[in-house]
Amino acid sequence: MCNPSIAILGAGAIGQLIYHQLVKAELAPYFITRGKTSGQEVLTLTHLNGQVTQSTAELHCIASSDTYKSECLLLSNTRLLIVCVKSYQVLDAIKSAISQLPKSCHILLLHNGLGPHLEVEPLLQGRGLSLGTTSQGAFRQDTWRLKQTGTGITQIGHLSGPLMPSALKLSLLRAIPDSEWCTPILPYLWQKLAINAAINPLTAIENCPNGALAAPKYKQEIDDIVTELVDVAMATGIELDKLALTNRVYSVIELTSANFSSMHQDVTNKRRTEIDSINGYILARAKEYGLTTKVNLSLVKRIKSIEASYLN
Ligand code: KPL
Repeated sequence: MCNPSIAILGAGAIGQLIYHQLVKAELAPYFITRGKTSGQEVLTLTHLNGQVTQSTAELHCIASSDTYKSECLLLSNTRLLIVCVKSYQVLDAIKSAISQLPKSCHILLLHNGLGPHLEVEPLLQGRGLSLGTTSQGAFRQDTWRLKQTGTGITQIGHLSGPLMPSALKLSLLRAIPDSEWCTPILPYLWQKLAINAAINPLTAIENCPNGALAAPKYKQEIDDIVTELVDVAMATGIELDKLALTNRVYSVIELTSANFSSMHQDVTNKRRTEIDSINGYILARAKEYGLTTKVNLSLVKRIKSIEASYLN
């Protein structure tokens, strides 16, 4: 059995990409799955330069009665749990795994948007919580076949409870390319939220790649999305520079111009989107402070009505 210390919950594109990066750094991670069986899978990654690497992954299911003893032993040695599921799956994922993780296990949430940490924090019973965001791009060609589509920065930082042990933190930063420790983390996550709030719903509604949003006809809407977000962030105590943030949104539009946003992909594949933790999070926080966010509200409504046309 591999060194049972870093577990990844969520084997989507980002979960698998991080898995490959941890394997390369010899950190011997493993996946925790919510399926019924544990086992091994061969994971293939096609890097940006076309090079292909394969890693054998250990999959360990969250203990059920028949697997209980061996899986419990393994999970009870986990020192870091990296949660890479979709934002709307985070709460359930944590609920199903937490009782089997040791009190010393640190939790890192790495998903699009913001919000799940508010519900997760009270369930951690004193465990440390860090949050992160990544702009690395990867696309799942098949269940275990991944294609890297872009490099990007990964920002991680402490949120609450005990700090991530420094040896783990250093290993993680060494393993994930272009990663940095950010203190405090929330302003960085609000900045990433602005990028997602502007690009994701508009590309999904307009059915276009990110680059199309550089057209002048979207300028006012993008400006309003960012303005509303900056006002809400300010109400929560986080000061953001509106001009710098708008410029950052446009630089991501340019850098990822040929890409389709994750929300565009969700809508195209008739999947639930992460709108609740992106523009929906802006609305939720605005409500707390009695602010109105008309443009973000309209985007949430439009995405919800698209979702309603294919989700039952
Ligand atoms: O993170 C993204 C997403 O698609 O969710 C962006 C930065 C918008 C890149 O497509």
